[in-house]
Amino acid sequence: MRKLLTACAQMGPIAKSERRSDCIRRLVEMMREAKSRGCRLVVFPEMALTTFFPRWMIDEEAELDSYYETEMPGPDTRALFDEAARLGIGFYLGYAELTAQHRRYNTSILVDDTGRIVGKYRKVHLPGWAEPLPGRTFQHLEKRYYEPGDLGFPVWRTMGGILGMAICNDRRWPETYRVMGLQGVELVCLGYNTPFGHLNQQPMDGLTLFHNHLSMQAGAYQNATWVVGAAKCGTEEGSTMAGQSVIIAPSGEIVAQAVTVEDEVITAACDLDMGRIYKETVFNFAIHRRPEAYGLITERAGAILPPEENQ
Ligand code: CDT
Repeated sequence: MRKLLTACAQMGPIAKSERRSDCIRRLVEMMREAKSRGCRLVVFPEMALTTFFPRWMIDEEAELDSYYETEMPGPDTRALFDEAARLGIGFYLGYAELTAQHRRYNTSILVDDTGRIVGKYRKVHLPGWAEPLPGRTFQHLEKRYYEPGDLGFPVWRTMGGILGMAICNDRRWPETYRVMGLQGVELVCLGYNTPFGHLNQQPMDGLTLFHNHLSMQAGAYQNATWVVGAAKCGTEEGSTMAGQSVIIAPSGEIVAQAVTVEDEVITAACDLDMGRIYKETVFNFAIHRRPEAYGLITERAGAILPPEENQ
Protein backbone atom coordinates (compact mmCIF):
# COMPACT_ATOMS: atom_id res chain seq x y z
CA MET A 1 0.00 0.00 0.00
CA ARG A 2 1.14 3.53 -0.77
CA LYS A 3 -1.17 5.76 1.19
CA LEU A 4 -1.31 9.45 0.33
CA LEU A 5 -3.57 11.12 2.87
CA THR A 6 -5.32 13.70 0.75
CA ALA A 7 -7.60 16.63 1.51
CA CYS A 8 -10.06 18.29 -0.82
CA ALA A 9 -10.64 21.88 0.32
CA GLN A 10 -13.91 23.15 -1.06
CA MET A 11 -14.46 26.92 -0.96
CA GLY A 12 -17.66 28.84 -0.47
CA PRO A 13 -18.14 31.97 -2.58
CA ILE A 14 -15.49 34.65 -3.01
CA ALA A 15 -17.00 38.14 -3.12
CA LYS A 16 -15.77 40.62 -5.74
CA SER A 17 -14.60 42.85 -2.90
CA GLU A 18 -12.56 40.10 -1.24
CA ARG A 19 -8.82 40.74 -1.34
CA ARG A 20 -6.19 38.14 -2.19
CA SER A 21 -5.04 38.23 1.41
CA ASP A 22 -8.59 37.34 2.58
CA CYS A 23 -8.66 34.32 0.27
CA ILE A 24 -5.18 33.25 1.34
CA ARG A 25 -6.30 33.38 4.98
CA ARG A 26 -9.17 31.01 4.15
CA LEU A 27 -6.87 28.68 2.23
CA VAL A 28 -4.28 28.65 5.04
CA GLU A 29 -6.98 27.81 7.57
CA MET A 30 -8.12 24.82 5.50
CA MET A 31 -4.51 23.79 4.87
CA ARG A 32 -3.94 23.68 8.63
CA GLU A 33 -7.09 21.62 9.11
CA ALA A 34 -5.92 19.20 6.40
CA LYS A 35 -2.54 18.88 8.12
CA SER A 36 -4.18 18.35 11.52
CA ARG A 37 -5.97 15.37 9.97
CA GLY A 38 -2.63 13.94 8.80
CA CYS A 39 -2.81 14.94 5.13
CA ARG A 40 0.22 15.38 2.89
CA LEU A 41 -1.69 16.98 -0.01
CA VAL A 42 -4.57 19.46 -0.21
CA VAL A 43 -6.49 20.26 -3.40
CA PHE A 44 -8.02 23.75 -3.73
CA PRO A 45 -10.54 24.89 -6.40
CA GLU A 46 -10.16 26.46 -9.84
CA MET A 47 -9.51 30.24 -9.62
CA ALA A 48 -9.24 30.04 -5.86
CA LEU A 49 -7.90 33.58 -5.37
CA THR A 50 -10.70 35.65 -6.95
CA THR A 51 -14.37 35.66 -7.69
CA PHE A 52 -15.31 33.83 -10.93
CA PHE A 53 -14.97 36.98 -13.07
CA PRO A 54 -15.77 35.36 -16.51
CA ARG A 55 -19.43 35.76 -15.55
CA TRP A 56 -19.08 39.45 -16.43
CA MET A 57 -18.22 41.46 -19.52
CA ILE A 58 -15.22 43.51 -18.40
CA ASP A 59 -14.12 46.32 -20.75
CA GLU A 60 -11.50 47.98 -18.60
CA GLU A 61 -8.10 46.33 -19.12
CA ALA A 62 -6.89 47.46 -15.69
CA GLU A 63 -9.91 45.90 -14.00
CA LEU A 64 -9.43 42.68 -15.94
CA ASP A 65 -5.72 42.55 -15.07
CA SER A 66 -6.54 42.87 -11.38
CA TYR A 67 -7.90 39.31 -11.41
CA TYR A 68 -4.68 37.72 -12.74
CA GLU A 69 -1.43 36.67 -11.05
CA THR A 70 1.74 37.83 -12.78
CA GLU A 71 4.04 35.82 -10.53
CA MET A 72 3.70 32.68 -8.45
CA PRO A 73 4.37 32.89 -5.63
CA GLY A 74 3.63 36.62 -5.55
CA PRO A 75 3.48 39.05 -2.65
CA ASP A 76 0.17 37.64 -1.33
CA THR A 77 0.48 33.97 -2.28
CA ARG A 78 3.94 33.73 -0.68
CA ALA A 79 2.22 33.21 2.68
CA LEU A 80 0.49 30.06 1.36
CA PHE A 81 3.79 28.61 0.12
CA ASP A 82 5.54 29.44 3.39
CA GLU A 83 2.82 27.83 5.45
CA ALA A 84 2.78 24.73 3.23
CA ALA A 85 6.55 24.33 3.61
CA ARG A 86 6.32 24.89 7.38
CA LEU A 87 3.55 22.32 7.74
CA GLY A 88 5.05 19.88 5.24
CA ILE A 89 1.97 19.65 3.02
CA GLY A 90 1.70 19.86 -0.76
CA PHE A 91 -1.11 21.61 -2.61
CA TYR A 92 -2.92 22.15 -5.93
CA LEU A 93 -4.05 25.73 -6.56
CA GLY A 94 -6.04 27.21 -9.44
CA TYR A 95 -5.63 30.85 -10.48
CA ALA A 96 -5.79 33.23 -13.45
CA GLU A 97 -2.33 33.66 -14.97
CA LEU A 98 -1.05 36.68 -16.93
CA THR A 99 2.36 35.97 -18.44
CA ALA A 100 5.19 38.40 -19.16
CA GLN A 101 4.24 38.05 -22.87
CA HIS A 102 0.74 39.23 -21.94
CA ARG A 103 -0.95 35.89 -22.47
CA ARG A 104 -3.83 34.86 -20.25
CA TYR A 105 -4.42 31.31 -19.02
CA ASN A 106 -6.65 29.52 -16.54
CA THR A 107 -3.85 27.81 -14.65
CA SER A 108 -3.13 25.42 -11.80
CA ILE A 109 0.07 24.49 -10.04
CA LEU A 110 1.16 21.51 -8.03
CA VAL A 111 3.39 22.33 -5.08
CA ASP A 112 5.15 19.55 -3.17
CA ASP A 113 5.36 19.19 0.59
CA THR A 114 8.58 21.23 0.71
CA GLY A 115 6.88 24.25 -0.87
CA ARG A 116 8.46 23.76 -4.34
CA ILE A 117 6.39 24.13 -7.53
CA VAL A 118 6.70 20.78 -9.29
CA GLY A 119 4.12 21.22 -12.02
CA LYS A 120 2.06 23.72 -13.94
CA TYR A 121 -1.05 23.06 -16.03
CA ARG A 122 -3.09 25.42 -18.22
CA LYS A 123 -6.77 24.63 -18.84
CA VAL A 124 -7.26 23.07 -22.27
CA HIS A 125 -11.06 22.96 -22.53
CA LEU A 126 -12.39 26.50 -22.17
CA PRO A 127 -16.20 26.54 -21.98
CA GLY A 128 -18.49 29.43 -22.87
CA TRP A 129 -18.04 32.19 -25.41
CA ALA A 130 -15.75 35.04 -26.47
CA GLU A 131 -18.64 37.48 -26.89
CA PRO A 132 -21.46 38.11 -24.42
CA LEU A 133 -24.78 36.44 -25.12
CA PRO A 134 -27.78 38.80 -25.18
CA GLY A 135 -30.38 38.56 -22.44
CA ARG A 136 -28.27 36.69 -19.90
CA THR A 137 -27.84 37.75 -16.28
CA PHE A 138 -24.50 35.93 -16.13
CA GLN A 139 -22.15 35.36 -19.01
CA HIS A 140 -19.48 32.67 -19.31
CA LEU A 141 -16.62 34.43 -21.11
CA GLU A 142 -13.69 32.08 -20.53
CA LYS A 143 -12.99 32.08 -24.28
CA ARG A 144 -12.59 35.88 -24.08
CA TYR A 145 -10.37 36.02 -21.04
CA TYR A 146 -8.17 32.95 -21.56
CA GLU A 147 -6.26 31.16 -24.30
CA PRO A 148 -6.44 27.36 -24.49
CA GLY A 149 -3.68 25.78 -22.45
CA ASP A 150 -0.43 25.04 -24.28
CA LEU A 151 1.12 22.51 -21.91
CA GLY A 152 -0.91 19.37 -22.70
CA PHE A 153 -1.74 17.04 -19.80
CA PRO A 154 1.58 16.17 -18.16
CA VAL A 155 1.95 14.12 -14.99
CA TRP A 156 4.61 14.41 -12.30
CA ARG A 157 6.31 12.00 -9.92
CA THR A 158 5.90 13.70 -6.56
CA MET A 159 4.92 12.94 -2.97
CA GLY A 160 5.32 9.21 -3.57
CA GLY A 161 2.98 8.98 -6.55
CA ILE A 162 2.26 9.98 -10.14
CA LEU A 163 0.02 13.05 -10.07
CA GLY A 164 -1.78 15.00 -12.78
CA MET A 165 -3.96 18.09 -13.00
CA ALA A 166 -7.11 19.23 -14.80
CA ILE A 167 -9.41 22.22 -14.43
CA CYS A 168 -13.21 22.27 -14.29
CA ASN A 169 -14.62 21.78 -17.80
CA ASP A 170 -11.72 19.40 -18.57
CA ARG A 171 -13.44 16.87 -16.31
CA ARG A 172 -16.23 16.37 -18.83
CA TRP A 173 -13.87 15.18 -21.59
CA PRO A 174 -12.60 11.58 -21.55
CA GLU A 175 -9.46 12.64 -23.44
CA THR A 176 -8.32 14.60 -20.37
CA TYR A 177 -8.06 11.53 -18.19
CA ARG A 178 -6.91 9.17 -20.94
CA VAL A 179 -3.89 11.27 -21.87
CA MET A 180 -2.86 11.19 -18.22
CA GLY A 181 -3.87 7.53 -17.94
CA LEU A 182 -1.42 6.75 -20.72
CA GLN A 183 1.31 8.17 -18.48
CA GLY A 184 0.23 6.00 -15.53
CA VAL A 185 -1.48 8.72 -13.51
CA GLU A 186 -2.48 7.66 -10.00
CA LEU A 187 -4.20 10.79 -8.70
CA VAL A 188 -5.77 13.66 -10.65
CA CYS A 189 -6.20 17.00 -8.86
CA LEU A 190 -9.06 19.05 -10.23
CA GLY A 191 -10.76 22.30 -9.20
CA TYR A 192 -14.07 23.60 -10.53
CA ASN A 193 -16.56 26.52 -10.63
CA THR A 194 -19.84 25.24 -12.07
CA PRO A 195 -22.75 27.69 -12.16
CA PHE A 196 -26.26 26.25 -12.04
CA GLY A 197 -28.60 27.13 -14.93
CA HIS A 198 -25.61 27.69 -17.15
CA LEU A 199 -27.00 26.25 -20.35
CA ASN A 200 -30.52 27.65 -20.16
CA GLN A 201 -31.73 24.13 -21.00
CA GLN A 202 -33.81 22.81 -18.13
CA PRO A 203 -33.45 19.07 -18.97
CA MET A 204 -29.68 19.45 -18.75
CA ASP A 205 -29.45 22.12 -16.07
CA GLY A 206 -31.50 19.93 -13.72
CA LEU A 207 -28.75 17.32 -13.88
CA THR A 208 -25.79 19.57 -13.05
CA LEU A 209 -24.83 17.71 -9.87
CA PHE A 210 -25.32 14.29 -11.48
CA HIS A 211 -23.13 15.23 -14.45
CA ASN A 212 -20.49 16.63 -12.11
CA HIS A 213 -19.99 13.27 -10.42
CA LEU A 214 -20.72 11.15 -13.50
CA SER A 215 -17.83 12.65 -15.45
CA MET A 216 -15.28 12.40 -12.64
CA GLN A 217 -16.33 8.89 -11.58
CA ALA A 218 -16.11 7.68 -15.18
CA GLY A 219 -12.69 9.30 -15.60
CA ALA A 220 -11.44 7.68 -12.41
CA TYR A 221 -12.70 4.18 -13.18
CA GLN A 222 -11.75 4.10 -16.87
CA ASN A 223 -8.20 5.17 -16.07
CA ALA A 224 -7.81 3.43 -12.70
CA THR A 225 -6.91 6.65 -10.91
CA TRP A 226 -7.96 8.65 -7.88
CA VAL A 227 -9.74 11.90 -8.75
CA VAL A 228 -9.99 14.74 -6.26
CA GLY A 229 -12.55 17.36 -7.33
CA ALA A 230 -12.66 20.61 -5.33
CA ALA A 231 -15.52 23.05 -5.94
CA LYS A 232 -15.88 26.76 -5.41
CA CYS A 233 -19.57 26.89 -4.66
CA GLY A 234 -22.53 28.57 -3.07
CA THR A 235 -23.95 31.88 -4.21
CA GLU A 236 -21.19 34.15 -5.47
CA GLU A 237 -22.22 37.65 -6.51
CA GLY A 238 -25.73 36.30 -7.27
CA SER A 239 -24.53 33.28 -9.26
CA THR A 240 -25.16 29.93 -7.55
CA MET A 241 -22.56 27.23 -8.14
CA ALA A 242 -22.41 23.49 -7.56
CA GLY A 243 -20.69 22.03 -4.51
CA GLN A 244 -20.50 18.30 -3.74
CA SER A 245 -16.70 18.22 -3.88
CA VAL A 246 -15.48 14.65 -3.92
CA ILE A 247 -12.63 12.22 -3.55
CA ILE A 248 -13.13 9.30 -5.94
CA ALA A 249 -11.29 5.97 -5.86
CA PRO A 250 -9.95 4.13 -8.94
CA SER A 251 -13.00 1.87 -8.61
CA GLY A 252 -15.14 4.89 -9.50
CA GLU A 253 -16.61 4.98 -5.98
CA ILE A 254 -16.95 8.22 -4.06
CA VAL A 255 -15.12 7.83 -0.76
CA ALA A 256 -15.63 11.36 0.61
CA GLN A 257 -18.06 14.11 -0.30
CA ALA A 258 -18.66 17.66 0.94
CA VAL A 259 -22.07 18.29 2.47
CA THR A 260 -22.05 22.10 2.65
CA VAL A 261 -21.65 24.86 0.07
CA GLU A 262 -19.06 26.64 2.21
CA ASP A 263 -15.39 26.28 3.02
CA GLU A 264 -15.14 22.60 3.96
CA VAL A 265 -12.32 20.08 4.14
CA ILE A 266 -12.92 16.43 3.29
CA THR A 267 -10.20 13.80 3.44
CA ALA A 268 -9.37 10.26 2.39
CA ALA A 269 -6.45 7.89 2.75
CA CYS A 270 -5.75 7.36 -0.96
CA ASP A 271 -3.91 4.09 -1.59
CA LEU A 272 -2.02 4.88 -4.78
CA ASP A 273 -1.62 1.14 -5.40
CA MET A 274 -5.38 0.64 -5.52
CA GLY A 275 -5.51 1.31 -9.27
CA ARG A 276 -3.06 -1.47 -9.97
CA ILE A 277 -5.61 -4.31 -10.14
CA TYR A 278 -7.56 -2.35 -12.73
CA LYS A 279 -4.42 -1.39 -14.66
CA GLU A 280 -3.34 -5.04 -14.74
CA THR A 281 -6.71 -6.49 -15.75
CA VAL A 282 -9.71 -4.81 -17.40
CA PHE A 283 -7.76 -1.60 -18.11
CA ASN A 284 -4.42 -3.10 -19.05
CA PHE A 285 -3.93 -0.50 -21.77
CA ALA A 286 -0.92 -2.16 -23.41
CA ILE A 287 -2.84 -5.39 -23.99
CA HIS A 288 -6.37 -4.23 -24.68
CA ARG A 289 -6.26 -0.77 -26.28
CA ARG A 290 -6.42 -0.54 -30.09
CA PRO A 291 -4.94 2.87 -31.02
CA GLU A 292 -5.08 1.95 -34.71
CA ALA A 293 -8.88 2.21 -34.41
CA TYR A 294 -8.87 5.57 -32.64
CA GLY A 295 -7.43 7.82 -35.37
CA LEU A 296 -10.47 10.12 -35.50
CA ILE A 297 -9.90 11.15 -31.90
CA THR A 298 -6.93 13.32 -32.87
CA GLU A 299 -7.91 13.98 -36.52
CA ARG A 300 -11.28 15.62 -35.85
CA ALA A 301 -12.78 18.01 -33.33
CA GLY A 302 -16.45 18.03 -34.41
CA ALA A 303 -18.52 15.09 -35.61
CA ILE A 304 -18.90 14.56 -39.37
CA LEU A 305 -22.00 12.50 -40.07
CA PRO A 306 -22.00 9.65 -42.59
CA PRO A 307 -23.65 10.48 -45.93
CA GLU A 308 -27.45 10.12 -46.02
CA GLU A 309 -28.60 6.81 -47.40
CA ASN A 310 -30.25 6.92 -50.86
CA GLN A 311 -34.01 6.80 -50.43
N1 CDT B 1 -15.35 26.80 -14.95
C1 CDT B 1 -15.92 25.96 -15.84
O1 CDT B 1 -15.23 25.41 -16.67
N2 CDT B 1 -17.24 25.78 -15.75
C2 CDT B 1 -17.99 25.01 -16.69
C3 CDT B 1 -19.31 25.64 -16.85
C4 CDT B 1 -20.41 24.86 -17.35
S1 CDT B 1 -20.25 24.18 -18.91
C5 CDT B 1 -21.59 23.10 -18.89
C6 CDT B 1 -18.10 23.54 -16.29
O2 CDT B 1 -17.86 22.69 -17.14
O3 CDT B 1 -18.41 23.22 -15.15
